[in-house]
Amino acid sequence: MTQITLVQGDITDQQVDVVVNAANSSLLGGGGVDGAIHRRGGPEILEDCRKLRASHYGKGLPTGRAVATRAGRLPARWVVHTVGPVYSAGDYAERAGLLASCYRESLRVAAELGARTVAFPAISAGIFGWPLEDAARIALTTVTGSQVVAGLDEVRFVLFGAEAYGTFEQVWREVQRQQ
Ligand code: AR6
Repeated sequence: MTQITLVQGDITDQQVDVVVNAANSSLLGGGGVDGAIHRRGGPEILEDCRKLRASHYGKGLPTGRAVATRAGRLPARWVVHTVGPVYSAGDYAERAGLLASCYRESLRVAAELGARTVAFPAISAGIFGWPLEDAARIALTTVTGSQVVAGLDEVRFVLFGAEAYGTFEQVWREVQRQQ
C-alpha cells in the first residue's frame, strides 16, 4: 500500500529518494522551491541541468514533462525537475491537463530510477499563480489515480506554511470521501 502523506515544512529538509522541483523550462534555477533546492543542494544539480539542456533540451524542458538529476547535498538521492503551467483561466482545461502531467511524469521518472519515496511541492501554486485549492485537487486526484504510484512506499506532499497545509488537508479529505 502506498502511503499518501501531507506535511508542513520545507521540501529541502525531506529525507526521501526523490524530491520534485517546481522548475521552469530553462532548468537553470529560479525562485521559490527551485531557488531553495539549488541553494541547499549545491552546484551538482545545476551541472546536471546544464548537461540535460545541452544533450536533450536545447529549447527548454516542455511544460508537463520531468527529468532527473543528482541531488547534491540534499538529503535525497535524486531531484526530479518538472515544469508546471502558469495559471490562466482562459485555457484552463489544457493547463490543468499539463499540471496533472507534471505529477504523472514525475512519478514515472521516479519509478524508473527505482525510488520508493517521493516528495512533491504544490507545483504551480506559487510564482506560477495557480489557486491553491484547485492545485491541491489536481495534485491529489492525479497521484491517487496514477498506476505508477503502486510501486512506491510513500508519496509525500510538502506544504510550505499553515495555509497551504490546511488547504491540502481539506481537499485530501474530500478526495478520500469521493473514492
Ligand atoms: N519547500 C516547500 N514548498 C515551498 C518552498 C520550500 N522550500 N518554497 C516555496 N514553496 P513556486 P511554481 C511553495 O513558486 O508556482 C521558480 O522561479 C510555495 O509556497 O516554488 O511552480 C521556478 O524557476 C508554493 O505553494 O513554484 C519557476 O520559474 C509552491 O511551493 C517558477 O518559480 C510552489 O511555488 C515556478 O512556479
